[in-house]
Amino acid sequence: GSIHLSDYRPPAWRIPRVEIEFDLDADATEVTTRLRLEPDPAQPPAPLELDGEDLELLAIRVDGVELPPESYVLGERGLRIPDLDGACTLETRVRIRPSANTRLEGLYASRGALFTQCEAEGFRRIAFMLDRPDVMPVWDIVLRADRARYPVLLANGNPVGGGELPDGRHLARWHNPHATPPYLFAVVAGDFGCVQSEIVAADGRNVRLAVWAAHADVPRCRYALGAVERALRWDERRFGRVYDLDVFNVVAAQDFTMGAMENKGLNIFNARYVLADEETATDADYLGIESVIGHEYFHNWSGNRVTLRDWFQLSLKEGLTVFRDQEFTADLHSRAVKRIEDVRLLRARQFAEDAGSLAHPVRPPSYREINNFYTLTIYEKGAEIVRMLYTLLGEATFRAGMDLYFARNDGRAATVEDFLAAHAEASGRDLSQFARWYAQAGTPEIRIRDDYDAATGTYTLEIAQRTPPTPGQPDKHPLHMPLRFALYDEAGRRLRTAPRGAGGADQVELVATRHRLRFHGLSARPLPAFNQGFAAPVKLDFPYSPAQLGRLARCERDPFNRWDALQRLATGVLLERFEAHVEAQDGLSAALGALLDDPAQDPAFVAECLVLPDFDTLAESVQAIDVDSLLAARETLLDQLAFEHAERLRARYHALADAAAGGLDGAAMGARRLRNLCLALLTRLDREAALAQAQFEGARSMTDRLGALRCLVEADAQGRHAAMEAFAARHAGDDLVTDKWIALVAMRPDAGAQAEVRALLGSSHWTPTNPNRVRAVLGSFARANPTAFHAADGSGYALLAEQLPGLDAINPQVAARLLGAFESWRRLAGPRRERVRETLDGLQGRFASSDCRDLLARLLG
Ligand code: HT7
Ligand code: ZN
Repeated sequence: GSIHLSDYRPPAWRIPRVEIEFDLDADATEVTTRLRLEPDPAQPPAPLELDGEDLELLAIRVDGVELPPESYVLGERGLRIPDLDGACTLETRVRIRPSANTRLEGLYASRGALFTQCEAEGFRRIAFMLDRPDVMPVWDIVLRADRARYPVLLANGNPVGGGELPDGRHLARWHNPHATPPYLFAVVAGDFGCVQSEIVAADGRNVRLAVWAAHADVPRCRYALGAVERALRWDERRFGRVYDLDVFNVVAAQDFTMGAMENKGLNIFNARYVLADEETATDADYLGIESVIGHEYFHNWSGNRVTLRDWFQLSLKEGLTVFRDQEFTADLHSRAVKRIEDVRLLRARQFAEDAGSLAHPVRPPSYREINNFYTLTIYEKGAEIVRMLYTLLGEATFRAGMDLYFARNDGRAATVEDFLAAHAEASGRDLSQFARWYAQAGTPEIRIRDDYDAATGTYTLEIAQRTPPTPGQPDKHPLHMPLRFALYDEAGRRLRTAPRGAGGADQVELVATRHRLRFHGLSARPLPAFNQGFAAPVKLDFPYSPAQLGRLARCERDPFNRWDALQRLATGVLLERFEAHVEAQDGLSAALGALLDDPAQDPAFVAECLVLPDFDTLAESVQAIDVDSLLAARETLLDQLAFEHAERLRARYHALADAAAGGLDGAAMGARRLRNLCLALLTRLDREAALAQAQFEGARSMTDRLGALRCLVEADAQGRHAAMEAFAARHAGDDLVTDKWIALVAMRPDAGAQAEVRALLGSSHWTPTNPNRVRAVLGSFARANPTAFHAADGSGYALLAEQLPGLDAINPQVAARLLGAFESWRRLAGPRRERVRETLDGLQGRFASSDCRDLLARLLG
């Protein structure tokens, strides 16, 4: 059944303290839990109903007295004690089986170590508990385990002692003094090494930072440790948030369902977001590590100190924390490039989600399976909403609102209303209409038309907003959003219009379905620019001519919009939307040529401009998705650009060699990015792929080695097999690098990739219990290889579907995410839509988990 936001009731029982003891063992762990239970006098009395799944109950006592079996009811989903008589301590002892836990929720074994994953509802697989985020005890944790096998024993909070036990076992005690819900509970046990440092927090507290991994991987933890230090300092500086424990531990796990987890004081990470060195990590990997380390660290305030009342509020922590990690990266690196990358992701993936069968509001009104709501909408659109608040209120007022939010809700389980109330109070503004962003699904479309009256010198902008219907929401209301704009004259000079808003652009606030803006005293029709920095997450429709877009790409002050003008131009060319098609194509080519020639331009920015809108973004720009024509249009344009600019691409490629040989600074990374894009275009012209071959052989960084290898694979160059073999041999035994190699195979833009994916599925590389490997093989294929996945005969769909029931039985969350690759199926043109329908129909009744069953029902619904 569904759970509804409107049904929320506070728990009838409070749990101010928990003592939990583990006798750890991979095959059979025993967990003894003592819950201090108090009826909440503010709530109507109710029987105690504790969550618990797959727990073998060994003992149950109330205030030290064994509870007779007739006094409780043990069910599939938990434990019910109808007649508890007021405040007491309930002790349960259960047995769980970590080595049989392939779901990776609760306590599980991975490579000889033990890890927990409790968000969202995993704690109930460890012990009986009111497993909900508004239950926030203080915790005492005791870990006992074999010392040889598990020399390192970590948990939430501060270490408060330990010692030896008989039979080669040992014990560690941890105390977490902060009110913490069970989803943030964590334990790690294993044979790890670490890199560590001491830091003095802004309030004078000494904090020991440590990053743990399998001993062989410890040298690859240095960068992550530096990222923790940068994150801690940045949150002090930018948000005034100070760390609140004596230790901060990060542990790398090779088997992990998502990216990382922000458990209080003990972050557990997918190893791919921790481990990095020159031999194995690309520049993108380094940036990904820094941003995920930052994200989880920032949760310490936005999520942990201030947590969620219920799971409907998920974006309250996730959207806010994504906004915070975006700002972290923007402050440390290039703000423009970061914004471009974030918007690329939003347009390609979140817009698709918001327009597809799985569309949902940032705060959904109901759910059947909460694990299916860790989505781009909750995370990325949620972050965009916070960004709009930031834009509407300005830096100082937004900060005051954040300070008030943290102060007022510290140690509490909060709601979206609490967040908006703090900002409304700090700013004195009415945010009631703004709150609709959390309730209404779909990407708003802003349609703007202009008119210039030469006789009166009046320029008029007519602005209309509309949000398309989404599943369950046929009718939409207007949203409150900032609209930045600027007007330019013929010479590219900024015209003064209304008073300047934030970011140098003018700003109005849209609240109604229609607005009209009038400007007087203009001697000629100006060139308008809108939505600088993509301050509002909308689709903007303005009938720019190719020539206007070319001008905008040169004169707009906002770098994001300069990039966006070229993306619009490219989209128009690819979708043949301009009457003067050839002229548009020439204009795009000339603009890119000029960028390549201009030494004053940041190479990282030029690189972003050279990346054409991808398949997903194009698919989001059309009503019906004609896969073949979208893919063909992209190929043709890329070939043409390569051909026209061969000389300057070659010149730039060679000129950037020295800069690209640098380390991890922004200049070197930008140079490598542009250089590898030049190489990709040049390789289109050369069947021998000599330049790519040479780069592959001489590469001194993983970025350059993998970049060249991708060129060889995509061009189907003669040397591709030998290069792939050499790469595999060089990195044999390194799972994270092998994942990169596998992803290249699965993403090869050729129908033949299907056979290679099938070969991988039959090889020793296929380890379906490892989420990274499943993503490398099937995620890359379904999400990043439209050519092979969307094979017209439906064979790509069948390939994915065949694997899903088996994967669902192993790890339902991983399977459900893969199933999400069908989210846009209803807009597919031609026979493909029917092929997907047959595929999805064939999956009915074949899933055991609520995750996949819920998702399949919504896809077909
Ligand atoms: N808050 C974390 C979410 C997460 C998660 C959720 C469901 C199942 C497994 C999971 N692992 C991590 C990560 C984050 O967004 O920070
Ligand atoms: Zn998060």
